[in-house]
Amino acid sequence: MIEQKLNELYQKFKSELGGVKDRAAALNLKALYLGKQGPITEILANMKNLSIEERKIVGPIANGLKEKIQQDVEVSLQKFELDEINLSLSQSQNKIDLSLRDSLLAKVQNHGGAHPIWSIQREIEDVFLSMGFEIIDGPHIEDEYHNFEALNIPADHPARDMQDTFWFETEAKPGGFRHLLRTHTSTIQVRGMKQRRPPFRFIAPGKVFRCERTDASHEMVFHQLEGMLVDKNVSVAHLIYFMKTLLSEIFKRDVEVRLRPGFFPFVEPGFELDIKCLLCKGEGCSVCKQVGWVELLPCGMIHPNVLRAGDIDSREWNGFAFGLGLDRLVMMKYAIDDIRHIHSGDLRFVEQFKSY
Ligand code: FA5
Repeated sequence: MIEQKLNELYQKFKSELGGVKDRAAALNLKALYLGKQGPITEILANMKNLSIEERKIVGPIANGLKEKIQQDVEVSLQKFELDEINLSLSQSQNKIDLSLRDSLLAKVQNHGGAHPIWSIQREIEDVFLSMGFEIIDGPHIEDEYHNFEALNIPADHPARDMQDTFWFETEAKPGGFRHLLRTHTSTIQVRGMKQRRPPFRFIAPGKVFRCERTDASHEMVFHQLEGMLVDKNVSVAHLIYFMKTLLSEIFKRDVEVRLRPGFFPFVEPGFELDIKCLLCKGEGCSVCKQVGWVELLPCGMIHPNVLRAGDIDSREWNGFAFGLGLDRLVMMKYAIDDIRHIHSGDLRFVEQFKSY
């Protein structure tokens, strides 16, 4: 009996829903049937007057009916929503032209990516940050004092000729120093030391400039990353440990290196850390100038005169410094056979390093 009554109620609801014209009317109908005063609520409320057997039959049917009404209203609401969207699109001035889809997609895909010098710099910064180093910066336009004098390279020192310098034409003030484009990141050594007290450790990446003839491994504008650690009882063993950690993190595999004496007036002893040329595997090519090794990482123990220029007592403190050539590191890491590709601005080159 009650089953039949519920069935009739559902049929009535369906026919009324069929006549509904918009979302508001559909929501009203739902409220009429399922609201507090509605027939379903009433039936469920009256369940307490039924016997247990009757309740077992009526309960599931009434709840099922409630669910069916909710679902039917939902379907109807979605249909009205779609109709509204279609209507507003058909009336809109801003129609979507699907023929543009491919060219829009092409634009989205052609996004930029990090330049390999920048990526490798970030990688190295992470390695040194994890070893407690700070990252500092210095000016590209420098004075003779920070580029040479303070680094134990006085005016008449032959080492000045090792780095062909771009000088500014403006005269130095009497007793002052001439200006130049820094030839190496070592200019940051004395600036960095004067700004902090030992113990400390920092790196300083950046562009450097040399008035040089370019070839497969030489550019006029290239990148170095200076590093400096000052503490007590620092030894060559510490220096080698840090350099090896750096190279294994960058290359993620064993690379063959050799350490040979190197002359830089600001370190004593000084070393040249070379890497076996990964392009020719040591056989000889234009990048390694047929010697099988590439000069990558000059380094050494900081000269006491340089510590003094940084106001540090060299009897109490010592340390090491290094100047990594980033462009050559990128060449070794990605097997690039000519340094001039790196800054050629040729998109075919840089696009190879895009990460998606
Ligand atoms: C220096 O510039 C020293 N300031 C490095 C240093 C720092 C030594 C601290 C000791 C202590 P050098 O002139 O060798 O050194 O250059 C360092 C690195 O820069 C080289 O090993 C090489 O990788 C890179 N480099 C030098 N000249 C060029 C160039 N023209 N083009 C590209 N990379 C270069």
